[in-house]
Amino acid sequence: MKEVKAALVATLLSLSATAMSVEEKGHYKFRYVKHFQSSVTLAKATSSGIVEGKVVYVGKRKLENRKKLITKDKEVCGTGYKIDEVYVVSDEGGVKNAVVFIEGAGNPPKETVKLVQEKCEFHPRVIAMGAGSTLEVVNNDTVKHEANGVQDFETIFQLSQHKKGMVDRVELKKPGVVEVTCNIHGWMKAWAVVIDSPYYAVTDEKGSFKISGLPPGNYKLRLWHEGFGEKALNVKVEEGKPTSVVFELR
Ligand SMILES: [Cu+2]
Repeated sequence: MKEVKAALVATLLSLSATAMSVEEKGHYKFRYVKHFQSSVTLAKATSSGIVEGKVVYVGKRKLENRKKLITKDKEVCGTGYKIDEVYVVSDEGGVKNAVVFIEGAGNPPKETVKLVQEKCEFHPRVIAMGAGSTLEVVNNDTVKHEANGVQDFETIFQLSQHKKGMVDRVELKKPGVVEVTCNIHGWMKAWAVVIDSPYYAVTDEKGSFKISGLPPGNYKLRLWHEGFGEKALNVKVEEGKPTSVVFELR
């Protein structure tokens, strides 16, 4: 009995010793991986550079949006006309829906961004997304929509969605501007700007934007707006001190 016990203890000991050495090996490995990961995280975490600012209209001409007649599916789309909201400018001149971005500075995140068709309008009108991200097109209406995406004069998607709740996903790989219209309702319009970096923003109602997490350095800050076109500014990004920028459009 004693012998059996001793043998059992010995086996248990050796088992636990084996377990320990595996664990130790594993631990070592884990530590290595952890160390590697934390150094990567650290590098990211130290990239605290911020570019923020405003996009303002300083021009003299009166900006006018066209009215587009609602010609069909009035029970869902409404009656009268829709305003083609190219220019959405606040009383202080802040320009909404301008895309501000830094090109070619790191890999963009692959995310899924929603584009909803509701009351025969696209929401949001302007989207900024990283290259390789997915545009999720949703029909929230009881009428048929056919979203049509064009990039560089080429149709890159055409989604026939004949009933409410239909969802289609399209991966947008190529950086650039994708114009989205609906083949059925001529007034519907949206834009997806595909960007080859993780650093982009769309201006809000006040024309404000903020891009954070940038490593310090010198960059070209680009702007795209469906009505005003393109602009660029050189910016210097420093650690812990936001760079303030004003884009003046006219
Ligand atoms: Cu439509």
